[in-house]
Amino acid sequence: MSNPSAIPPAPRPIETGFRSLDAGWRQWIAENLLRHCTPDSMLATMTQAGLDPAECEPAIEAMAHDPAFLAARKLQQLQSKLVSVVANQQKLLELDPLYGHVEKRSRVPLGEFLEKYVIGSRPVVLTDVARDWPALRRWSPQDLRERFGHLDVEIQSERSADPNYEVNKLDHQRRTRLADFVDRVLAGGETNDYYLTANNEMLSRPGFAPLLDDIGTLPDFCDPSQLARRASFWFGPAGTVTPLHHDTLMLCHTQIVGRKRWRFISPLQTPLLYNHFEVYSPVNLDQPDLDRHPLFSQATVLDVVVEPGETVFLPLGWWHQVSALDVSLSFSFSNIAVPNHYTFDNPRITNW
Ligand SMILES: O=C(O)CCC(=O)C(=O)O
Repeated sequence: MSNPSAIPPAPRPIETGFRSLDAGWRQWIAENLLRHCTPDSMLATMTQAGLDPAECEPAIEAMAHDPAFLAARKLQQLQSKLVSVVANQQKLLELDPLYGHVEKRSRVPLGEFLEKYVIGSRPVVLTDVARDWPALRRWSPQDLRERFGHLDVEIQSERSADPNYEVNKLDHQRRTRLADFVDRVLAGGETNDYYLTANNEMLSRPGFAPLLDDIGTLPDFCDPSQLARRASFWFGPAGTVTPLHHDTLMLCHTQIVGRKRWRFISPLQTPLLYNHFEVYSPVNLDQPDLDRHPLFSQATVLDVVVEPGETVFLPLGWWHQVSALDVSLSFSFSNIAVPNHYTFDNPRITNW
């Protein structure tokens, strides 16, 4: 028996110099066809990215008949029905000449609060929630330094060099002694570079428990037994900007020191906000880029400056961008005793 002949080495693929049209690009074609991009504009982008036009053109053509793509198209058509109903609902709400105005209210009876702001889903500033809170008289950067300066905290830092600092927040976490951070805030002037945000879980640490003792009576729509689990603390310089996002809970956010500017957009306008990643919108309300995000021009932004002692009530799903106008200390709590959950499943959509 003769030995099997040696298997010749497999021929190497011919080097074309083009990037390969891989699964990622095929998904890109599907997503952009769903966005109603023209085959010509897609071909131009792909060619510019180094793909072979002779391979891309038939791939774009084939995608339009692919059964998986046709299934996605059907779901998109169902979704667009819902989008049109929601857009009409928003138009009806905006018939109210006061739609764009954020009210400042005190002594709102519980029934009215639930009906008008929770069930009616309207942001409001409550001016009297914190009136008896020791925090209002006691908290200041100096007080933080004296009572808690020896403790470590987790802050967000080096944000200015990263346009996506909020999405990439895990990369910006740094530990520092609170005393050092207070000094940095007081000496550093206006900046968005560093901020002690709610993600620090400070209030669940025993060393910071005295801060919760400085919170007095809560509004009667809150469950006080849940406060420690559902409270957050914010401290930073003038100039911090929390970019446009929505939370997955309703909450109250009380300004203790300094002012913050809050801008809100209704959850009914989510389809205008390019929400292709988790809870974030790429639209910057300070500099909207209407070439990239033309639908945003149809959104209505509510705008209010919140003063020390005032509390924002943020209804479920409302988009907000928040800028500190002064050195700022705030306290937020989401122990609101009504159904308070937002479930989402929002995979990242790339290349938009
Ligand atoms: O105060 C801020 O910078 C952001 C507040 C915020 O987004 C929130 O409480 O959900």
